[in-house]
Amino acid sequence: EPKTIGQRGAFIVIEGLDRAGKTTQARRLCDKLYSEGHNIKTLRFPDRTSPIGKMIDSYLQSQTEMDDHVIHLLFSANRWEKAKWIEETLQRGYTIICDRYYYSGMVYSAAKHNPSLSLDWARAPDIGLPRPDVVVFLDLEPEEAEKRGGYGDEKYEKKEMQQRVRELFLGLLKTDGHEADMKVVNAGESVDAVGGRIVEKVEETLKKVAEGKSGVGKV
Ligand code: Z5A
Repeated sequence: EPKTIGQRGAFIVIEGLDRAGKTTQARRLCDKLYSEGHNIKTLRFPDRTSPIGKMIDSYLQSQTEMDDHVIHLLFSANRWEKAKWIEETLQRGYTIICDRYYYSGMVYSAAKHNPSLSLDWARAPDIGLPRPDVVVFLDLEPEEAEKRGGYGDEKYEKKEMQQRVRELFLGLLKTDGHEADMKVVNAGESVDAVGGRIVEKVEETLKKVAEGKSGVGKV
């Protein structure tokens, strides 16, 4: 059980493009905060372990075909499966570091050029989910992404799709929603440099949470 009885943990989300280093940085941040005495739990979406997650995995590997709306709702359902756990875990004093969240949900679906799948439509099923205290967006120029190795075999790992996704992510910063509060970090620098920037952004938030100035909100 956590040492910090009575104080809730912070909900930290790392978002970003393919190859941006989300997994690398989420792990680093986890180690750093843990070494500073925080109680940490990690999470990633899609969570491919649940029955819904297995359907998503099969879709991403092009083993199953699905209507764009159906796969979108499954990604959202995959987050709802964890919603109660997230709230309870934060209340128990654990800080959660989450690799991708509904921001990815919105932009990857909206990037598909499906006229009946707008960004607003894509956001709707996630309304009511626990709201992060901070979202760090790891931004990477397409040229840099390519230097990190060719695109893989999964469904969305195509250059045109990745460019649309990037535009949509950056577009969120100009919307009225609280997605506009995302903190952008240039992921094109070294692992250490990127890690340092993330820590700067996260420390401000941890301070606010500790002072009770950041409430557990809903999307
Ligand atoms: N998706 C969706 O459509 N809707 C949703 O609601 C959600 C997701 C949640 C699978 O996601 C797909 O699901 C994804 C979005 C969609 N589609 N795409 N594309 P995923 O998270 O399971 O898979 P991923 O995005 O491909 O994650 P990843 O492979 O784990 O990438 P990453 O975490 O950003 O990067 P990494 O593994 O930390 O690093 C990649 C490589 O770069 C690796 O070799 C590192 O050593 C290297 N690296 C990392 N940092 C650096 C720096 N700073 N310099 C140089 N090299 C670096």
